[in-house]
Amino acid sequence: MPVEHVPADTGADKIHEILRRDACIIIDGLGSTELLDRVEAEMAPHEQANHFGPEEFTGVCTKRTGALVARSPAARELVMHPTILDTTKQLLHDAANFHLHLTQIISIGPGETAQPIHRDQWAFDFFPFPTGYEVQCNTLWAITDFTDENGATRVIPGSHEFEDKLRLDHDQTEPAEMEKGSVLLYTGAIYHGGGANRSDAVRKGVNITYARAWLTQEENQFLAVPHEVARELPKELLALLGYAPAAYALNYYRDLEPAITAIHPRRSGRGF
Ligand SMILES: O=C(O)CCC(=O)C(=O)O
Ligand SMILES: [Fe+2]
Repeated sequence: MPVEHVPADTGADKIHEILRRDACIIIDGLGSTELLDRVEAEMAPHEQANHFGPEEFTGVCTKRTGALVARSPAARELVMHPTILDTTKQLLHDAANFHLHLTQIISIGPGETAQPIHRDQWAFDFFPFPTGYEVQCNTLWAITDFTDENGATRVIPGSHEFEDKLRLDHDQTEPAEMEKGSVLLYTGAIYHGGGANRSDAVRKGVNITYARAWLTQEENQFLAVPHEVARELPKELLALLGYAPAAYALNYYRDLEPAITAIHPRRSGRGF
């Protein structure tokens, strides 16, 4: 079953319904090509200075370049895209809060082999979350077109209902083909992996993921975004970085001080 595509003006309710059913969906043209060009340009020096991965999973012809909130003002617009946040809110509706889990440009170079098929939620120390209990909402925005040939993400729609810890083969997967500016949404439970790049150009996407706020972030946002940068960010983005309470008792420091007061000392109270 191929990945379902919907147009950019589709409401979060409909997107959420399909995401619940298939664990993946593509929203065509949700991002402007101009915005994705800006993200690419702002991240270019960091990518150039970066290295290929050390092993098969991260990809030996693949670069993963992070800290997008600190390094790319344009990426902040993707992080806070209302359609994505509304959909994530619905997917993780029973969590007190959700936060940014990671931000990463994934550039799969020519010659890269297919990434092993996995569930992203295995990152949480392989805890066997119950089927239907989604812990994260992932986005992969296309900076280049994603094609079967250049390494479009391989997904198995509906595989959130499979047993956990399966070793699956690529012949069961579908390529999440999409045009530049489109975004693939997928849950932490879907079996998927980066595709092999058999073309002669780089396949590039912006991976921004959100998770229940009581889980540890994959990319430590407090270290990735220096305080002097954080201080200038809007409060909705600070909340996503982790400066809001993760749940009633989680995320204070010292004498029950809200984390936000570390960068805005006058701000107090639990409300955000
Ligand atoms: O780059 C992609 O297409 C997906 C990568 C991925 O699934 C991962 O790194 O966890
Ligand atoms: Fe993944």
